[in-house]
Amino acid sequence: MDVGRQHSGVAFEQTFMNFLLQHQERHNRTHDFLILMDALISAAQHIQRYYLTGALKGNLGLAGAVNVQGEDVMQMDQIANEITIHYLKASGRVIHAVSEESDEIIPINPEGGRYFVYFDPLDGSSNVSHGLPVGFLFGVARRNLTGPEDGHLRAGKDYIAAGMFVIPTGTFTIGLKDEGTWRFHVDETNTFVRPTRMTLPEDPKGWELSFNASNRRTYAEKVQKWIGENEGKYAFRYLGALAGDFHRTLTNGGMFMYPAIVNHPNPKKNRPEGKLRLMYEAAVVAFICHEAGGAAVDERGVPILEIVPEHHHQRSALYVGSKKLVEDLARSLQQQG
Ligand code: AHM
Ligand code: MG
Repeated sequence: MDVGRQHSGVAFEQTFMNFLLQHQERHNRTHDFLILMDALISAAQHIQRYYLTGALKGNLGLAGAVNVQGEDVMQMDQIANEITIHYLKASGRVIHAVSEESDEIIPINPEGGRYFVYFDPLDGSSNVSHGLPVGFLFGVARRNLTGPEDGHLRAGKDYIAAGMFVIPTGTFTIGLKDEGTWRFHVDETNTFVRPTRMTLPEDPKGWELSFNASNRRTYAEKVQKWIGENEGKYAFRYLGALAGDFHRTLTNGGMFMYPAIVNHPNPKKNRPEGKLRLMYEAAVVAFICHEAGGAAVDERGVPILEIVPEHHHQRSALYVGSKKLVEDLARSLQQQG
């Protein structure tokens, strides 16, 4: 079938799966990655349908809630987790998975699997009860194909792909190792179509900063100083859900940050390691950003993609976005004191 052609007024767009098939064949690769991606797309679309009707059914409320029939209502993030694990199991291609919603690493197909999947099935919890944008984030690494596989946790630089769905908006962005970052939109049939290569804009005119401004006095002094010196140059936007905020950063340029909290008036509320999780939040957007020409560092100014996780739920501070801006901030972070 011709893709992107007009037939009797109907526009046919290239689908994500067709794009991926061409990508795999161009590189003489197996179709296993397509099967895995089909599972992830099915999970995201299933979650999207639940989310759209969640307010009606009471699934967007708190855990432990009871609906009008007196039945226990499952929290949306638990539903999203179960949906994702179901599709990953069905794919037969996953050795093990890490999910924000599961305490332990989830063994899936230790003998026959080919990939590791690190995911957050419903990120942006403060938006859930409002039905506002949330994200489904994932990173994929491949098993060692030349020798025994020990199942160690991979650093972002060893991911082969990372992606995010913005739910319920219906956009999907994926970074493919050394092949760039691509965005897709849903068509009338709920299919992801029209591959659009994403490159962070060079021109700072449209750049935006994105961080939780109510936390700013809790940041390290050098971070506060950098913000004070730079905030006047850029617009500011903050949604409170990483996929949505980073979606804007990727399109318009600028920087999303979730710095370490080190100066909270209540020291118990400090988060010196940052809030976001390395494997399925920070490294996912860092990978996507890197493939779009950007950069990402942690509180020490170390590239996020270089950090080898010691624990699957490890946290990290995150500064991600336009390379020049991230590098400028990283220089401040690397200064002593
Ligand atoms: P969650 O995993 O509990 O949903 O938290 C992650 C979210 C991110 O999506 C978002 O960038 C950040 O937390 C917002 O945090 P805050 O409400 O502190 O600004
Ligand atoms: Mg999360």
